[in-house]
Amino acid sequence: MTVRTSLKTTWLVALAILAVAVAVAPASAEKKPTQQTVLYELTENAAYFDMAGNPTGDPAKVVRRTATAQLQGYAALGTVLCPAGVLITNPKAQTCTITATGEDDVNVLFNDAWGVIGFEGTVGGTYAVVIDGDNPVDSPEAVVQVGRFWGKIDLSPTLVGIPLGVITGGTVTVDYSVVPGLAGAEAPFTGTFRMPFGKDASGEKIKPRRGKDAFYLDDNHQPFPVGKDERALGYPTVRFEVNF
Ligand SMILES: [Ca+2]
Repeated sequence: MTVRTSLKTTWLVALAILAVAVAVAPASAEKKPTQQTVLYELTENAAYFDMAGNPTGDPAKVVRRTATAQLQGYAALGTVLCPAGVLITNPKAQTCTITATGEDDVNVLFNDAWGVIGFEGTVGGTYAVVIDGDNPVDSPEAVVQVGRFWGKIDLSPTLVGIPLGVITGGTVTVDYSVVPGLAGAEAPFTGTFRMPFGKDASGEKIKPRRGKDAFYLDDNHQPFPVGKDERALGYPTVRFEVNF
């Protein structure tokens, strides 16, 4: 795989992401997949670069996308992100609240025979496990564990209008925990990104809008609704499922 100097302008990367009109199969049962560890992208700052490495606002020239995101979600009890001992204030809870800052660096991959062959890169960041500290009304804030994560990210499906991506070869580590002996622990993980999208009256996929109905695709490419608790300030969020 090499990055070629001439770019097929029809491939507009992330840009095409949700704009491509791909018919979404009607949902027979729009049911949320059961998933125990999920993070949601609350904010994202992205930058786009051309072949020469310069920032560009021209979607036709983008070959690289970097971004920093703030995430929050929950982890299943018993995983490395939620050892029982961290649930100090609520020992009966079945999940831990997780906050994270993630960075990714994703590049369009080319080869001479086929042109664009993928949209892949790296992802990494830091996380904290938080519990209620001073205000039980807003979200949990008292840090009881911190660590790092990294892996490989593949957003190639978005190039053809499928709003899914994966993380493979992931590792999460514990740098500090209130649980004695846990610092230094690490665990492998994989992940799935589900980008929210809208649907028009005929079921065609359209760009999601704030406050409007939005959907995710499940692993069988069936849509299921973005829940009220899967939005940030009214915006449907990217849903990131973590599998240990
Ligand atoms: Ca709070």
